[in-house]
Amino acid sequence: MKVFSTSLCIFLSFSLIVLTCVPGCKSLPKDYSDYVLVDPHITPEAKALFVNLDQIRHDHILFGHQNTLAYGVHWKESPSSRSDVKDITGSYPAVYGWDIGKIELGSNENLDKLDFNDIRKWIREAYERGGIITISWHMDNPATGGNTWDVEDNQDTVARILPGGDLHSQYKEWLNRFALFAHSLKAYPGTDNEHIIPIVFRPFHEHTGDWFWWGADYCSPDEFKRLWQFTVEYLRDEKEVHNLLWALSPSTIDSVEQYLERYPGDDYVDILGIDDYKSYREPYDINTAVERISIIVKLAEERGKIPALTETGYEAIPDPNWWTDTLLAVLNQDAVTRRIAWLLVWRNANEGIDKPNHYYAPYPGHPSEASFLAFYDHSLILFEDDLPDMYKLPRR
Ligand code: BMA
Repeated sequence: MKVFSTSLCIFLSFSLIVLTCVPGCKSLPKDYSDYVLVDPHITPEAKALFVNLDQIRHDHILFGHQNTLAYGVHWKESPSSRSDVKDITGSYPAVYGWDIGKIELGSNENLDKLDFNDIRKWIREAYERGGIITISWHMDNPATGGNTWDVEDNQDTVARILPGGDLHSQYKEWLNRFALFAHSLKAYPGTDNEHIIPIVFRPFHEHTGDWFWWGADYCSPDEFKRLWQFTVEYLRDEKEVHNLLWALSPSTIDSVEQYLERYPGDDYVDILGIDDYKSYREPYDINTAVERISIIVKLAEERGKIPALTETGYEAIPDPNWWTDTLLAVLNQDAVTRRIAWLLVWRNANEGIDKPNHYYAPYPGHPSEASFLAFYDHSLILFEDDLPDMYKLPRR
């Protein structure tokens, strides 16, 4: 009986390997050398993450949530492993977003008062469970000393931090602090398997808007591109940060030309994202949402990059059917929209000590709970509990 079970197991495992590998692996060289990333010295785990995201996006879209482990609308325990998403579905999200605004100042807490040691711990625990980590950076304004939204009377911060500018060495100091943080993100510390956790890094997000100091009103396309390129080269080549996939995420672009106007170049971007909230809230503009996703899918696939809806959501989700009738309706629109790798909704601010009604995922008892569960159950959508190993190159 035991012998029979063992052979059956071997047979089933073998069949599973064959079944799961054939469709995605046929056209790929064994070493995946056709995947060219921004960093030629990328860590093996980060490269595997890129390859797996590129494979999985043909069948699934991953669900992500900002700050999911830090707090929920009705709870705050520090640090905790709870999540409003898990309270409803039983699973954590597949993608975890964090923000490191204020790390540039050497602060112990980020701009939302999360302790950086807690953020490190949450990043590690999610990664060791198989989740994917993405980091944005609401960086303070180095010219004014104000915060990331300080754009008044300030047209030239980007020019001043570029090489040759009077604030360039200060900017490098800020990047040095980021490099220390990136190097400190260790998985399985103290074991043979210790390594640095891969990060989808999303600096200078929404650069086509006018609300951050790096926005389109405050620098020329050329200055923005040079800022991005300098940042990549400095972190990669000088500071030897090799665990980053570089994600660009403009907001509200409506054409290929607009996307490319401030695009830093294929050598500097791994992930072509977009942040789009407006078309997903009432009055809905499903056509625009679909069109924007189609633009990034087209641009990414022409370049061997990965498309993603790097931020979206409907604040407080006032529509009980939003997850299925709006979000899923867009994502599942056609064969093109289905090919983005993930979407991420923004944070669930705690209603007692943070901004009330500033949340983007439901909590138990929220009117959109049933729609969220249907979204979770849909075969297109993956949460963490359905993820394959994203950090090993797929077998052939
Ligand atoms: C914004 C809001 C802010 C927050 C910032 C960074 O969109 O949620 O309250 O400080 O993101 O998380």
